[in-house]
Amino acid sequence: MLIKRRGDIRPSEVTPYGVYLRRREFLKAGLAAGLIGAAGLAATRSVGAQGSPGKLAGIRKSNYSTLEKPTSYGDVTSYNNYYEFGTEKSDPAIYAQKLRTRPWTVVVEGEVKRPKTFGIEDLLKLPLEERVYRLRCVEGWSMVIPWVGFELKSLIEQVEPTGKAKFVEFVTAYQPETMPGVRLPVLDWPYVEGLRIDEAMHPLTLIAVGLYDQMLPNQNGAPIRLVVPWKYGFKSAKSIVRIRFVEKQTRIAWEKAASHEYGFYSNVNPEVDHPRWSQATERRIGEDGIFTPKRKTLMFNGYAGQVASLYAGMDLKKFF
Ligand SMILES: Nc1nc2c(c(=O)[nH]1)N[C@H]1C(S)=C(S)[C@@H](COP(=O)(O)O)O[C@H]1N2
Ligand SMILES: [Mo]
Repeated sequence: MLIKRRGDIRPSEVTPYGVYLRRREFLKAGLAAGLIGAAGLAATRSVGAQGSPGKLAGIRKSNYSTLEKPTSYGDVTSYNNYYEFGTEKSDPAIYAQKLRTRPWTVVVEGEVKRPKTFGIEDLLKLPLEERVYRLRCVEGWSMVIPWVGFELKSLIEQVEPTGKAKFVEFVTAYQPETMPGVRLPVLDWPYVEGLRIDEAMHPLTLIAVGLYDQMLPNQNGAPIRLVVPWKYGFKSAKSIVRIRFVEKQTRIAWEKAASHEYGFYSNVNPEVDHPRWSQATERRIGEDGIFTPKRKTLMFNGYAGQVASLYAGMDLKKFF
């Protein structure tokens, strides 16, 4: 079996989204053949049978929602990036069914006056609202997703950050027993993301526990994930277990993999291209075919009016 060791892989090879990853070899050699094997096949069959993960009630509508047509539930839950479960878009819907989401706690710690551990049951009892947001992946596609959740701000206020809390780190689940993807050194697991404290406190920054009127399906980051609509999709970390307030800027998982391609800020910006492709346009999943004229990507994914002031005076080519 041909699986590369960590030391054999150059950053250009482990970066996602491109020719360098050589997905086919990786997956055929690793995941499909030895690592998942029979269990994988069983998971494939149980996807349809699993049905919806549970309905959420009492959801308020939000003024912050886009009026664009939401992407279908089917597309939102079958075209995913969740590398812990494999790098193909179809992998998470199959393999993430094994993710253990109960019991689940979220530890909130670091530079805060009142550190606290939240049980998922308590978080699900908070007042929930629907936020229909565009999600723009750095790969060049987008969706419109009716998230259900609450503002991260409301959680942050409960723990009272100290004056030293300049950044917020999000650490996501690491379950080697359920996650076939973490056996490959695609990223430095666990997947870690970060925000500046003012970005974290922005009212658009959401903690999602559901989509449409359902609890989050595993492949979309159950039971709790971040959603930052003006940034590339990878900032929106799935299946969060720890939120840490820190003084220094976090080195995020994608920066560690390829810092020349993925930066800490990762604001959606049609004027700053990825080194290997343009970011000027995007394809809407479920609507745009390969012959459809390309849609223009909007500055800050269309949320410039709300968030541009956070970056006043910053050179966005340098702080990409
Ligand atoms: N833990 C974790 N979170 C993650 C990812 C991942 O691989 N692992 N992928 C990111 C990327 S690249 C995108 S585009 C979004 C996709 O979210 P969706 O599948 O719910 O649309 O999740 C982000 N969050
Ligand atoms: Mo992405």
